[in-house]
Amino acid sequence: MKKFISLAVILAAQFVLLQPVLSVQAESAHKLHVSGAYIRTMPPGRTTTAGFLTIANHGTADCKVISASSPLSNRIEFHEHLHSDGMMRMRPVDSGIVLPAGEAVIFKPGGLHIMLFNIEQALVGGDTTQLQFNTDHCGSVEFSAEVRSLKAAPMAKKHH
Ligand SMILES: [Cu+2]
Repeated sequence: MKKFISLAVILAAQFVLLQPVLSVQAESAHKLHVSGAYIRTMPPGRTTTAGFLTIANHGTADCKVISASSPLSNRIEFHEHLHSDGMMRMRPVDSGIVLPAGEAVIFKPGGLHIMLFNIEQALVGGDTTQLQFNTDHCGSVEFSAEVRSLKAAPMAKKHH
């Protein structure tokens, strides 16, 4: 009788093991990769700052960043700089930021950048903060951004 039960258990175990494994490979949520993200410290009395980063779309479809969120700010916009009449102007990009498949988009000083408004706390150089980009159909990507001092880095000591 004991033997019979053991055999039954083994058969049952085999049955379970032989069940075809459903390989439901969830579509990768890591199509978007952010690197080099930082925001600037603010001069005293200011509540607005800018952020910069590189975002690569490793997916096979274009997508569009439609919004950004941060614990520091309740209002984040995407801006670009335009030269017009010899003046540098910032213009909000309301249509979202297109991320072409297989390409990287760079947010950099003097070009495309993130603007964070209504910041109520001091930003300290060397700290990090979380940011999130939300896209139309590539999901969301969360990343950390370094807080970088507005002041230029001290000159490296010259070697003679
Ligand atoms: Cu701006």
